[in-house]
Amino acid sequence: MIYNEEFETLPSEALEALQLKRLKQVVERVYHTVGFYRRTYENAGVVPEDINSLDDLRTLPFTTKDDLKDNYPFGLFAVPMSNIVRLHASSGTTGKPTVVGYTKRDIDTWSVLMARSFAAAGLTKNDIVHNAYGYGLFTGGLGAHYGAERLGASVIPMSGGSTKKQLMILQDFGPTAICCTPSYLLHLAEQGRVMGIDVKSLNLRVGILGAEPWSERMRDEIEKRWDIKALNIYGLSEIIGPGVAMECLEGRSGMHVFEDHFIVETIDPVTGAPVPPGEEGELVFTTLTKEACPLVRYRTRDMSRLIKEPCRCGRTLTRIARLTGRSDDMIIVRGVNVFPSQIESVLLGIEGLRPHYQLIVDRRKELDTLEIQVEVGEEIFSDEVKVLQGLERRIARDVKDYLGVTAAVKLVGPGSLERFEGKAKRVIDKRRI
Ligand code: DLL
Repeated sequence: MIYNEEFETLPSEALEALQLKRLKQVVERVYHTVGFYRRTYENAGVVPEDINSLDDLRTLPFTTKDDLKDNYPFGLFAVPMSNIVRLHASSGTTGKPTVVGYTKRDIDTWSVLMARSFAAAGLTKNDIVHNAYGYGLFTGGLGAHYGAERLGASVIPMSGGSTKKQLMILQDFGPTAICCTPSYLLHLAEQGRVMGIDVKSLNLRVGILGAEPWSERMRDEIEKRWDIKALNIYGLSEIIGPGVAMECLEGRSGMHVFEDHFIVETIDPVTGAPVPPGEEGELVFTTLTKEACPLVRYRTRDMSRLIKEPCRCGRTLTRIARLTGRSDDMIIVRGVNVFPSQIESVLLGIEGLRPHYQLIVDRRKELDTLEIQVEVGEEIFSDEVKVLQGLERRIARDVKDYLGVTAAVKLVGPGSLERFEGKAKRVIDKRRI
């Protein structure tokens, strides 16, 4: 089913005309309301009047996560705080998160985009949606919640965690759709097996899964274990949250980008040069309708390719292929985005630790695990076991407090971790996704 038939099936000329009209408006607005854009455009020698075609977008500078960090927390907002009705945040590259704001109309736009996403998964107002994305600063929970309500479906605001309770609700309330990360859905199946629950016999029909990388292999596994259709949903807080792109039930290959609200480009992550459709590059998005935090040419660091071929579902929207990785070192552990630099700043705030560390990510019983190995000086390493254990606990607590992720910490003696001549390899990712 197509939620906004008119906008999701526009012929390309009409879509491009709409995009150009909206692009001109957004560039004009950020230039006049956000100091950051005014400065970067002046430095680049461009003015809003230079935008006369969609191709002219390429003359504008990129926006990066560092720009958001430099303007922390509200420096990129294009409206006064009195017009902001909601704030969300995701991990930044340092201890500080990336903050985004929404006006009333932004929340409305986002709800519609999520309603479109659910409709693409075949949902209607007759469905019951079990929403196990985390509620809070993370955009997954509330994003999916408002979208399901907008569609008129019945939403169960489960949030994350409490796996046994989730299984009880799945059995008792009989939801027809589930929203969560793909790894969590596998974990739920695993826990169900332990509890003797036949998850295949539940009422579930479809999973709307995203927020972390996953593979076709994982899709097969999920579909087999649950006897449901598993669909991919993509988004990021900076652009709006989930609902930037969504797979449809009919195509199930690549996610339709809601191009009446976003322009998507792919670029070479090293040179910034455009990459043609069909070839892999870094995804870059421009928001066309967002009021509170419009972003022009935002570099996502997510790697994918554009699919321009028509889709069986009838939507004319460009698709993005399943993401293949990132062009930076961000990892996603149990749905939480983590940059090694964030862990580093926690470690360096603790006395006695040396600046040599390694992060080992693995997946056990379908759950991500993170181990932090960090070197300590000789004077500490030769101390009593009790002292070492106390320090490990303190590090784990600080990491949990600052980053919201659970880690096992292992202190190692001076010189025991590998040294690197060039770029240090901080992350060993053993997950077979
Ligand atoms: O993860 C928004 C979201 C919530 C998407 C629920 C889908 C479902 P952030 O916390 O800002 O927002 O993290 C965004 O997560 O840049 C990708 O690297 C990764 N990501 C999101 N969806 C997918 C996906 C939400 N389907 C970052 N496949 C993005 C692979 C994904 N990676």
